Amino acid sequence: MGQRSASAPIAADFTGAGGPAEASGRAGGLVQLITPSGERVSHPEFDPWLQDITDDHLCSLFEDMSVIRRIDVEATALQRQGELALWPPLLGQEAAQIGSGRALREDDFVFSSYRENGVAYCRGVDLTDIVRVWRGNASSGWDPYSINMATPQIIIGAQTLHATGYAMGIQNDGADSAAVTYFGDGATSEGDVNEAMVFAASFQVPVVFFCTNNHWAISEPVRLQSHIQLADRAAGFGIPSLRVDGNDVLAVMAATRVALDRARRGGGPTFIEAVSYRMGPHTTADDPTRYRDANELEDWAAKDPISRVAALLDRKGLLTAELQQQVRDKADAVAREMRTGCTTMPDPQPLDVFKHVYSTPNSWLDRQQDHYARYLASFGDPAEAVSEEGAR
Ligand SMILES: Cc1ncc(C[n+]2csc(CCOP(=O)(O)OP(=O)(O)O)c2C)c(N)n1
Ligand SMILES: [Mg+2]
Repeated sequence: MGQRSASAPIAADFTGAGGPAEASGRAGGLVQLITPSGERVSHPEFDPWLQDITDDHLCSLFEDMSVIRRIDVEATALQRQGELALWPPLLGQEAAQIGSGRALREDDFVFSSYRENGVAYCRGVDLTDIVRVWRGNASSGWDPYSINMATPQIIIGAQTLHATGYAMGIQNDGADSAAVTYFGDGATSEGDVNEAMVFAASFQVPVVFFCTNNHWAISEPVRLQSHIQLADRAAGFGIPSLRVDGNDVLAVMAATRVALDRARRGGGPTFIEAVSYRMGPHTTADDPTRYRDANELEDWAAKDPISRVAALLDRKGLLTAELQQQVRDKADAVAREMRTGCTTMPDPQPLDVFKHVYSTPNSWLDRQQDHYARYLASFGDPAEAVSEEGAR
């Protein structure tokens, strides 16, 4: 956390408002710096943004991606064991989340959807807080100002409005931080996202629209949502865009740095389309075998973002048994901490539901609370009720 963008000129190959972008070095219209087989491809416009990425740095990106996959597997297991009500897996989206999350500065502010638990990890979230809401234990996971990240948004696309409003505040304050909002391919069809882009473009505010195109909006394929590339939608708002290989952690990091730098310098919003794939179900309540072809999953498994970095490290002679063990140990420790935090979390009390509704006293809510307290009391002592039941 807190890395500063490498100092480099703004990339000239934005699509959309910046003009057509048939720039050299793009694989199928995507910015790609690591091929699926782990080859580092040079790119004259994006390489300057990664000059500070050392071998150690690459190893730590590999570790981060492995850790968030482990968090995801552990949370999925917790849900299957009845410890969580629901979990939205991020499997397959590790490069998009770590590449962008590690490009942010501490004073930037994130507005995400429910799926960016890997970004929350980059922001330094308390591991128990990641699962608090999914356990049904609280109506919100953490204090947004403690990690400069709002709690996950379930209303599809609403967070883009919050980010744009926050960015207008940054602009009014004359600060050089940025707001970054994460949303999915399906969200780009929502009014909220379109309204946010109108405001962001009108006022040229420092916001980055980070769209993870994971190809599915529950059971709705992206090909039905849009007949053009999602990145090209931004042009209609006068917002420049970048379309990157979302399973390539370096391409994502470079693109995010470009967009952040632009925002910091008063250049306004940027739309990033990170092309990735949701390898798991939409949530643990979903069964994707009912609506998608197994071959599609197989094709994307061959482009797995973690295997790709591992292959790059291997080519560089860095994927030692020691590194792999160290990464496994770290992932296990993080998963253990999250599991313990989850299963030992104190249960909320019934009247807690009235907390944090208003920041100031509210007589209407107080009346409801009194009413509910009397209703609960009408059952007598719940502990006694249970023992009487047992005696019968
Ligand atoms: C305004 C609104 N409409 C519908 C839903 C139900 N819903 C939950 S997730 C989802 C799909 C979102 O797809 P996408 O934006 O691609 O994000 P992903 O889940 O793939 O990360 C929908 C329609 C919702 N939460 N909010
Ligand atoms: Mg999606």
